[in-house]
Amino acid sequence: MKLYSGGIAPNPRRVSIFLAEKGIEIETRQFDIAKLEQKGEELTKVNSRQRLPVLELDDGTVITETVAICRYFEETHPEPLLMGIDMLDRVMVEMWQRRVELEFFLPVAFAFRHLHPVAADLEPVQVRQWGELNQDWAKKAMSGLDKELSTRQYIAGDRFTIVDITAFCAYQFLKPARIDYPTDLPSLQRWHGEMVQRSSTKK
Ligand SMILES: N[C@@H](CCC(=O)N[C@@H](CS)C(=O)NCC(=O)O)C(=O)O
Repeated sequence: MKLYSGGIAPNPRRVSIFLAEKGIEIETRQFDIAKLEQKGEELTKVNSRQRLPVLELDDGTVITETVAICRYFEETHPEPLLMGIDMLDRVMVEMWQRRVELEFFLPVAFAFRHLHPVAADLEPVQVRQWGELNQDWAKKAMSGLDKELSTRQYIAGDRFTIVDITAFCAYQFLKPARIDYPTDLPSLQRWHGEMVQRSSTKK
């Protein structure tokens, strides 16, 4: 089994943190996205989409979506469960996971891809207005998360889950996306302070 990863880029990082939380170590090949290494022959052979992360199983199966890769490890290494502990909890984790991805993680990614000079080669054209619109959506999402986090410790409930990993990786990418760290969202800031204390996020 081999993981093709991309260092601190948000999607590869989600998988790295997920694996660290479960205490799983596997062979990993790192690619430097800033140097466009993901577009080279080595990764293209495994994933013609040229995106990271990718998990290649020993039987040759290739899994290319971050959440699908996490699902694979949730099923093969259930302890600790990070995608819900029972039916209703799994439903809530999926609901929050989708919301956080669509309303926070993707806007941060699009803001970076359309506003940061380093990302110029990742898009056919950088559209400044689209980047700025996404910055606004990310800020709105953070306000919403702040309200939610004033009622409970973690985003999807009282337990740490994959949703916290997704939101953390977006939050950590605010600077490249040219979005100021919030100073007026105490519950979100409290949550982020707790996330950086986890050993899985220090890697
Ligand atoms: N939907 C994919 C997206 C993967 C993705 O876009 N990864 C980024 C890094 S965060 C990437 O590989 N970018 C390289 C590029 O755009 O060329 C997933 O969830 O895994």
